[in-house]
Formats: sequence, structure tokens, C-alpha cells
Amino acid sequence: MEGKVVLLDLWASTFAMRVRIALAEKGIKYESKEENLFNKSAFLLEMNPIHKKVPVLVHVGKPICESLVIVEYIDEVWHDRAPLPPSDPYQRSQARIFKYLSQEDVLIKGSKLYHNIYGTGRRVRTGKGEDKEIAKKELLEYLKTMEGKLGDKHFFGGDNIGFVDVALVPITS
Ligand SMILES: N[C@@H](CCC(=O)N[C@@H](CS)C(=O)NCC(=O)O)C(=O)O
Repeated sequence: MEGKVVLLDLWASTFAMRVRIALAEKGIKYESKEENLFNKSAFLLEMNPIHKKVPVLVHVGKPICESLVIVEYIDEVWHDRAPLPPSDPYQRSQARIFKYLSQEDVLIKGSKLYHNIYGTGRRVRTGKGEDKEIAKKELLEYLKTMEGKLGDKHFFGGDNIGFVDVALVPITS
């Protein structure tokens, strides 16, 4: 499908990186508009009026927000190029679990209930004292589980990069 593709972007954003990886894998040409989060553009506020966050993909003038939703959208629209989710239903269900574990919006803000890969990583980076030490152990368990699932494969998707890789690489690298 053709149509102008614009990414409201931020080079340092792990969430925007997911979208950049998906666009690169699919070979989609797009315009990147770098945002300054201390002085958000009127276009960003118009395209993502609720959360006012990057990334936002604007495709033929219509905005799509939330990095993993955007990655799924990209996959569905350009489905003929390098499919990201596995075709096998069981493998797809496993990919969805990793998607759940890697999104930040399941966190309860201000609480310590960050029981997913993203949240635990954040506790390791920003936590203090005992909670930081607990988070380190939890993160190691997550990483070991992920390594076990990866096995000898190059990607979670097998020989080719897949949805789980796109979701996890920016937050674990
Ligand atoms: N759940 C969102 C998170 C996006 C997000 O937190 N973006 C940050 C940059 S890394 C942002 O725009 N923050 C601006 C703000 O919080 O005002 C996603 O997956 O896209």
C-alpha cells in the first residue's frame, strides 16, 4: 500500500526504535520528524492529543499511536513484505505473551508492581536499595527465560526477525 508515511520520532526513544526497526525491515520509505519533548510540536499534540507521546505514525494523514500497535499496523498494511508475527497460531500466542511482557502501559504508575520485562528493567535503572537488588534478580530470570526460548535461533522469529524481536530488542539492548 502506498501513501505518505511520517514518523513523529525521537532518536533516543526505545519505543520509537521499535517502529524504526519495523519500517526498515519492511523497506518502507518515511519522513522522520524529530520531536523535542520539552517543546512538543503542534503536530504531535494534534496527532496524539491524549498521551502527547512519541512515536506516532502518520499514514495518509491518519495517526496511529503506541509503538506495538504501530508495529502491528505496519505489518498488516504491508503484509506482503517480511511478515513479522509467526504464521503458526501457537507461536503467535507465545509472541503475544512477550508483547504483554514488554509494554509499558500495563504498569501501575508510582507502585512497585512492575512485573514485566520493561518495568523490571526500569526498576534496575532507576530503583534504589533492596528493590533494585530484587529487580536485578527478576530481570536475570526474565533474560534466562528469553534465552531459553531463543535457543540456537538467530531471532525469536526463527531465521528472520519477527514481532517479538522488534518488541524486545530496544528495551533489552
Ligand atoms: N506506550 C508508549 C510509550 C511511549 C513513550 O513513553 N514515549 C516517550 C518517549 S520514550 C514520550 O513521548 N514521553 C513524553 C511524555 O511523557 O510527555 C509506546 O509504546 O509508544
